[in-house]
Amino acid sequence: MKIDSAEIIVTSPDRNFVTLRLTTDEGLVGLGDGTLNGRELAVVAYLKEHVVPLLIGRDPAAIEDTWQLLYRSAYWRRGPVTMAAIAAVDMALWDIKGKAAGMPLYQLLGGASRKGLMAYGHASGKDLPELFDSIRKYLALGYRAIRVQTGVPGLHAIYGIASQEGLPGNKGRRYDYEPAQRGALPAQEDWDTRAYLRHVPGVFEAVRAEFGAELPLLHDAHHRMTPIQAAKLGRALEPYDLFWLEDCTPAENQEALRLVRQHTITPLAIGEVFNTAWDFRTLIQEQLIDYVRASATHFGGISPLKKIMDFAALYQIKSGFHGPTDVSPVGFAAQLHVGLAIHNFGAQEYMEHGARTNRVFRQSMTFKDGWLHPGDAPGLGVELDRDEAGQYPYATAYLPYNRLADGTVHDW
Ligand code: EZ4
Ligand code: CO
Repeated sequence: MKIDSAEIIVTSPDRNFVTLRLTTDEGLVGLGDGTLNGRELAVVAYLKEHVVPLLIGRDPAAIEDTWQLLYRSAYWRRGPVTMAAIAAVDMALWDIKGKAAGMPLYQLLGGASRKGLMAYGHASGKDLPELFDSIRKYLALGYRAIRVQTGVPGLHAIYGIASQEGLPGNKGRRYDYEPAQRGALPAQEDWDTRAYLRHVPGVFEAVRAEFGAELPLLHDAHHRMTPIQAAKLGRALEPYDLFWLEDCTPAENQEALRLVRQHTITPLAIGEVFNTAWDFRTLIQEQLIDYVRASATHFGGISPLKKIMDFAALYQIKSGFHGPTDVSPVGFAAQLHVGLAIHNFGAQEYMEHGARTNRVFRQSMTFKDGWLHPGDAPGLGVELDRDEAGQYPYATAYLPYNRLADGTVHDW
């Protein structure tokens, strides 16, 4: 079999998605997700100008060889644009292999290790009543674990709060579908770490008092604290028994986690912005984290995701793959297959895609009683409707950024 043609499909049903569609001379189609939120067209150019010419005529069965070729022959290794492009190819080739075998991908990765994947949903509120309503909504939908994000008194717009569309400058904004706001320039938000640190422990105290001890609760700090601030928050949250505290410090500085770890037993998750195994090496070997937050899309695909989880398994570290709406249904399916197959699955983040997205990408994935399952269709189990996709042209979108009260740019 040979790769016959490659098409890069950019569509923006509820947000922008970049999809690689490979076709073989035997008529098999493979899909791969290369969506990089806010920098989508860089991946399109990387694929179109530098990757597709290498693929035509290659054997689609040679997944590892193709991955190594794309990684090593570039010479300039790693980085989110390169690794999202390689991810798209890797996923499309696994999709083709599954279809050629007539098996869902998880069977090729070793078969199912469980019946379904525990999903966590994104509850949020600008205040406690709104947050409690949101948690109840997710519980009613069947979720068995909840991420809790909350407004902070004095701050106007903050990461992870769904209801901010009513705020000035956020008109029409739905956090759950549109964290990368469509617009010519990025939106500015405000931040104050001390105000946040004062507020968050009381929120978790209230949530535990209302919803009991059993419910797994998670929280995303989105890279905003210094190591000692993160240590302080982790310790302050210990009475509320978090499932994990995510991205407590900026991801580049792995040594920061040593300091955090010395001071708190709150479990730590990190890595949604990591793009190779090297970014996790110290964190896993020194057992500085508890959950791997990589996504198939930003980590070079299914092949490296499976490898890093096998490495993490040596240290009892589990998966917590990144599942925001900016991972397309194709990328999401890829990590559901990996999550079902590996022994060291932890939890799967799940932000439901919008209705238009679900019409463009027809999925065999299911979500029932809080459990996700990738389905049993051959390959990844996702079909792309190109006519539907064509109705939603690319729209410039940026992630927001933060400024402190004195005007300093801060991590978002
Ligand atoms: O901000 O995917 O845990 N989830 C997250 C996400 C990220 C977006 C960035 O594109 O932190 O919501
Ligand atoms: Co996150």
